[in-house]
Amino acid sequence: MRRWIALIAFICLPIASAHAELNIIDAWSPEAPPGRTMAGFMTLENTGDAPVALVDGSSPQFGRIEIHDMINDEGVMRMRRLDQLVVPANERVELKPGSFHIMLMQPKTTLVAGDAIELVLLDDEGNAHEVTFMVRPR
Ligand SMILES: [Cu+2]
Repeated sequence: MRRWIALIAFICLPIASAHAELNIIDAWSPEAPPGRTMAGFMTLENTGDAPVALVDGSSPQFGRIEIHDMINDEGVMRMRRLDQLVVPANERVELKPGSFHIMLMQPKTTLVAGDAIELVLLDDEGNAHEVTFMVRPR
């Protein structure tokens, strides 16, 4: 009997500990001319002990959301769409100008400084992570 309890505890422990907690810190977006694609920046903090892989996003205020990176292509900075953005366990990933960012495409309304952009990011396990970007003057 004791052996069974030990075995069950052994099996359950990794599952119970694989708990992903993602904190969204200082989410903001620079104001853009009406109708133009916008960018979302923030710091993602994973306080869990399993990596979180963000794979998709959606917003009622935009027609399309993509996760982007910037790469140096022979001296020219270019944006590149990522299939996933991984936040390792117990680490932070910074989304900032010139680096990782959320591409907010096909705006449905004009958003000005002080407005809020509501976004849901999905990870590869189907968990939804809510983000509110505050629009700031450029
Ligand atoms: Cu981009």
